[in-house]
Amino acid sequence: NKTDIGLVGLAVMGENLALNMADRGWNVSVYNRTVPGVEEGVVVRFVNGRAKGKSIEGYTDIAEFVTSIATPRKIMMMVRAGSAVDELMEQLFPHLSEGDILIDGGNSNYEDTNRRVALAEKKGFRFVGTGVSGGEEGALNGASIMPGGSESAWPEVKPILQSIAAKASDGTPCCQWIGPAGSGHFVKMIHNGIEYGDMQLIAEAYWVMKNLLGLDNGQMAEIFADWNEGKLRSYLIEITANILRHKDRSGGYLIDKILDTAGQKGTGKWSVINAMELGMPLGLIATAVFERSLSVQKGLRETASKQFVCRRSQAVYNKSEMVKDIYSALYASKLVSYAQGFAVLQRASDAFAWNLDLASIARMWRGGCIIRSIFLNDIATAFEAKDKPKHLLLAPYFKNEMQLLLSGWKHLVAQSMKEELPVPAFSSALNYFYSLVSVKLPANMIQAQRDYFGAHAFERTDELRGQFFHENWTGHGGDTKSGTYNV
Ligand code: NBP
Repeated sequence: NKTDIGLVGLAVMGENLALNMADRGWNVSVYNRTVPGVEEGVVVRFVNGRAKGKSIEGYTDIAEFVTSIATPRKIMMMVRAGSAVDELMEQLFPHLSEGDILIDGGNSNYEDTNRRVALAEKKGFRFVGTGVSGGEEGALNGASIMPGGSESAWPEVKPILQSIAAKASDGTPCCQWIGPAGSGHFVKMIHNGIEYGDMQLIAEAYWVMKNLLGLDNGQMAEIFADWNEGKLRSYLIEITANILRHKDRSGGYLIDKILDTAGQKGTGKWSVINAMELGMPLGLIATAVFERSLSVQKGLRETASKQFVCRRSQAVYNKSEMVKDIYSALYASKLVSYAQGFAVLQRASDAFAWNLDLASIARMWRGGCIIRSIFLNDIATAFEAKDKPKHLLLAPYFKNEMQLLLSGWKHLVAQSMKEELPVPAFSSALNYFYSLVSVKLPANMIQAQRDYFGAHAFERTDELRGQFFHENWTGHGGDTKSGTYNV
C-alpha cells in the first residue's frame, strides 16, 4: 500500500503540514535527513510523538521513502530555502520515475524556482514552486497556498493542496493555480512585501496614538479592536489589539519592554529589488524595509537623539478627531501599498508572460495568510470588472474611498511632521498619491540635467514623442548624444 504524498523536512512547517494532510485523510510518508551521531532522529521523534496514531509513515532512508509513495509521486519539500533545496533535489532525482512531481513549499527565490522547474522538466519530472503563508498555525489548520510551475502537475496536486488550504468565508480554498515557472514564489514574495508594509503602517498608527494623543495600551487596544469590526478588519489589526493588551509576567505590558529593533529575513528586500528590476514604484514596501534597517541602528539613533531633540508641542488634540485621521492615514496608505504591489504583479505577469489572474490572487489571500483581510474582496471585485482598472486606485470603489480619506490622511501627516514625529510610510504613500495624480512632474528638470552633464537627450513637449534632442547647453559642448535606452 503506497502513500498519497511524501514530505521532506520535519521542522516547524513540515511537521504541521504533514499533520494537516493526515487530518484531511491523506496517507503521508515523511523523511528528514539524519544527522550522524544523533541516536533518536527527527523522524523517529515525530512518528512516535505528534504523528502517533495518524496516517503518517516515517523514513530515514531516502530510497525507501521515495519507493513508499504512489506514482506519479508527489513529494513536498519543506527545507530551508537556498542551496538545501538544490542538494535535496539532487538526492531525490536518482530515485524518481518519469512524471513524478516535486513541490517546493519553502520561501524560495522565484528565480531559483524558474531554474528548478526547467531542470526537473528536462529530466522528465515535474516541479511546483509554491508559496505557503500562515506560519505554524496555518500549516496545521489551513494556509494560503500559491502554487506555480509545471502546469500538468496541477490536477494531480490540487486535491491535496486545496484540502490543506484555508477556506475563505465563502468556502473557496485559498489555493489556486498561479501560473508557470517561479510565478507562485513571486506572488508569495509580493505577499510578504505587502506584509512588511501593513506592519509598518500599523506601527505608525500606534506611534501617533501613543505620542500625540498620549493613549495607554488599553485605550489603543480598544481602538484597534473597534477597527477590526469595520473595513480594516484583518488578522494583523486583530493581533495588534491582542498584543497591546498582553501583560508581562513581571508586571506591566509586554509591548513596552520589547526592544525597538526589527528583524527581517529577506522577502521584503527581494520584493523591492524585483520591483526595481521591473522599473516599478514600490515605495511603501521599500520604506517599511528601510525603517526596519534604521530601527536596527539603535546606537546611532541614541547618539543622534542627544544632538537633535525632537520638540513636541504641548497641544491637546481632540481624541475622536485624531483617531479618525489616523484611521484615514492607515486605510489610504494601505490602499496605496496594495495598489503598488498588484501593479508589480501585473508588470511581472506581462514581462514574463505569466498571465496572472490578479482577482484570483486577491481572493487567495483572504484566508490563511498573514495579510488576510476583508478588503481583499473589494480588490478582487475591482480586478474582475469588465473595464479593468489601469490602476487599483482608479477603480470606482477605491477612487471614492480615496476621496473620502484624503483630508484626514494629509492632515495627520502634516500634523505629525509639525510635531517632529516620524510617519515615513504614511507620508511616502501620500507623496506617491500626489505624484500619481499629477499630470506634470518636475522630471523635465531631471532630463535637462541629464542632458546637460551627460548628453542623455530629452523628448520635447512641442515635438512628436520618441524623438530625442540634445542641447549644447554651455556653447562649448559637442553634438554627440548618448544612447537613449532606459534600464
Ligand atoms: P527551516 O527553514 O528552519 O528549515 C529546516 C529544515 O530544513 C529541517 O528539516 C532541516 O533538516 C532541513 N534541511 C536543511 Br536546514 N538543510 C538541508 C539539506 N541540505 N538537505 C535536506 N534538508 C535540509 O524550517 P521551517 O521554518 O519549517 O521552514 C521551511 C521552509 O518554509 C523554509 O523555506 C521557510 O522559509 C518556509 N516558511 C516558513 C514559515 C515559518 O513560519 N517558519 C512560513 C512560511 C514558509 P535538519 O532537521 O536535519 O536540520
